[in-house]
Amino acid sequence: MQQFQHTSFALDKHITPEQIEFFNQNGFLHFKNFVDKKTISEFIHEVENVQEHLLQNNITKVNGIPLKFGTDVDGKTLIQRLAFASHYSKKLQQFLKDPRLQLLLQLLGNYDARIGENEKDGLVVNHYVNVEGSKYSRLGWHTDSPRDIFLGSRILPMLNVGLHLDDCAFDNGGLRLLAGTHTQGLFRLLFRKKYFINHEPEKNERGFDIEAGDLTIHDGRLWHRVQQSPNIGEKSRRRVMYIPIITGAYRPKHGLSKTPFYHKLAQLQHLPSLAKRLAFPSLVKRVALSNT
Ligand SMILES: O=C(O)CCC(=O)C(=O)O
Ligand SMILES: [Fe+2]
Repeated sequence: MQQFQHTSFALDKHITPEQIEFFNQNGFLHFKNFVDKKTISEFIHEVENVQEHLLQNNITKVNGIPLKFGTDVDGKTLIQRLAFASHYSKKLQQFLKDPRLQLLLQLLGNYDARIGENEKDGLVVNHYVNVEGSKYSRLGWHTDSPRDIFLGSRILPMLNVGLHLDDCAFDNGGLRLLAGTHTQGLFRLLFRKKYFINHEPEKNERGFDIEAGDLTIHDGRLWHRVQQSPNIGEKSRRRVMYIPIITGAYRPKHGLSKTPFYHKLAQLQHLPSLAKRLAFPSLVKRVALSNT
């Protein structure tokens, strides 16, 4: 396991040629202190309010995307994956209009890119905590791109932009990725590893020393996972808001949108291993067929 040294950047008024080159080569970027600590506490507060609203109103899906529930350190119900968060918060909606986020569209080159506030899963808040009852303390290897196939399209260029709400040093787990895998062909994108089931660290995987307020960006085709924290309870808490930057036809979601099949695939990680072995090949075949 290796940590990247000297490869974080600052994002100001422009993306620099060096940053673009780094991204093209590696498939990811890390910007330090994208927002300050005060803003981060406001965002955390905002996410807590959204969670409270959803729980109070017994909302279990937003625009067809299931919320993932677990248990927090104090035994209370926690939403561990919350979709379309900005639909419930003016402050988060405003954040998506930050002109510096618009700069990131350039990373997709000539494509007509946009912030997918109303598309895919919208602004997603992932909340990991390592306690009994938590359903979300890690995430197996995957790329984000095959979700396009389940939404009935070819794989289109996209970025996932993560605003980190908690400090998370490399040793406390967090995002791990395989630099450069965004340029692999379709076969490697689909078959390099077993989606979501495989949690094995790789010797050349990369991780980060994250401080709350940092931004990470990864290409949708890049292989990545989330390493579980070695800590239990409060010290293991990790919250990240993911902003999709997408291309292709505008496909907004709404209250009657269907649940995409990939949410069922992600749930495979909870199946016993025999069931996984039976289910996985047929799912992968389905992915492969729908992309031809
Ligand atoms: O939590 C993270 O940093 C990554 C989450 C992720 O890869 C995903 O939700 O697809
Ligand atoms: Fe992902």
